[in-house]
Amino acid sequence: MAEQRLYNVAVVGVTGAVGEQIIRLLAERNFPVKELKLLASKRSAGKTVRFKDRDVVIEEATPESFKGVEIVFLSAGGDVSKELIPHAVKAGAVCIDNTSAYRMDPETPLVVPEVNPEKIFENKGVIANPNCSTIQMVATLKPLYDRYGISKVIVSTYQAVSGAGAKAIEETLRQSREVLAGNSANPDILPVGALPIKHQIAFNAIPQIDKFLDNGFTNEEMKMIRETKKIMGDESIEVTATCVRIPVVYGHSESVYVELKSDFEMEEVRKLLAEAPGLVLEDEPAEQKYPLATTAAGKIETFVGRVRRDLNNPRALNMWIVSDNLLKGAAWNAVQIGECLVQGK
Ligand code: NAP
Ligand code: 3JN
Repeated sequence: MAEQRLYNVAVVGVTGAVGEQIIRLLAERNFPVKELKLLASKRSAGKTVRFKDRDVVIEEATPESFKGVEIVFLSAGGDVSKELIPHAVKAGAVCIDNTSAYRMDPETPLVVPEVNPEKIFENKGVIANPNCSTIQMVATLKPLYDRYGISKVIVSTYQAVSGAGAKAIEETLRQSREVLAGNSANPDILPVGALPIKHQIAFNAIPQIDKFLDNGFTNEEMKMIRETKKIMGDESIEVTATCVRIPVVYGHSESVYVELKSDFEMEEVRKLLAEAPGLVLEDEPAEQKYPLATTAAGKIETFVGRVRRDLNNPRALNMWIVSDNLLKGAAWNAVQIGECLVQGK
């Protein structure tokens, strides 16, 4: 058997909520790593991270970090990606970027391997990983789109605090303890947005993720709308979104209404969802079986349930879609793209 080619890999943002999961997946899935470079800010330089049976020292990410590197995974925010990616590409690397920096760039493929894997091979040095809320939705829409066509999607999200980073997780746990002890929550982190105004997340639901735009939608909502059209390769799909932060630590949930372009049988819809790659159909109302954030957390699949025909529109469906936002929503989708890249398929 031919020996497997190994790659020089770098991970930028390795100390973060997403970066930590990327490292874990590269090790667990035995990604063909020759040399591994772990990068973060100056603050983390010199600390170590365990990779398989060794400790790897974190270095400060700089434009010079990419000499000899072939594949780079980035999750250190859009500004860091915008600054470092041109240098990494110039050094010959392919960058798999978890941020929004390049997602809507017409030259950059925006990829969910279950939906548009062929786009990976059209890259010009950068492959963008979509927003977490978009990924789990399009992975579920894909088999329905291929069979019936889709005209409209209305989604409301219930997003976990880990989507806003390690500090938001700490904040939620701290506030929960404070409120249970009868103290004030003292909000400090959420919502992340343009204004310095913060709201309590413990025992609450905040209908704002990211800053507001002039059209009244938030940036997160506009990401879902624009990215869905780009990934599905169909600008005619009407998409509207309301994104809400809830005090769950891992796992984004979504209530999705979808209008199909042709008639359907519920049995066939269930079969399509059950057989689609990366999806698990969990839908037995009689047994109260449906996707939950607590059971999706830690898993790489997307879970779909509560699938039912709409009462007003016989060509429409309602569904409940749940996935681990740090895994399929970020780290796993990125590593999966990396696997497709090295396997050439
Ligand atoms: P996080 O927990 O706050 O971690 C941020 C990471 O970025 C840390 O490793 C941090 O290193 C590093 N970093 C910060 N400034 C840096 C700099 N100047 N140079 C190099 N590294 C720097 O955040 P996270 O939740 O992991 O998310 C990170 C980014 O991933 C987000 O900003 C977003 O763009 C993307 N993301 C994408 C999705 C998605 O939907 N696909 C979901 C979540 C996040 P230090 O520890 O040294 O500060
Ligand atoms: O809040 C969430 O649940 C997902 C957050 C994603 C996120 C957070 C900060 C910056 C992103 C993203 O991936 O869209 C970004 C960004 O890169 O714009």
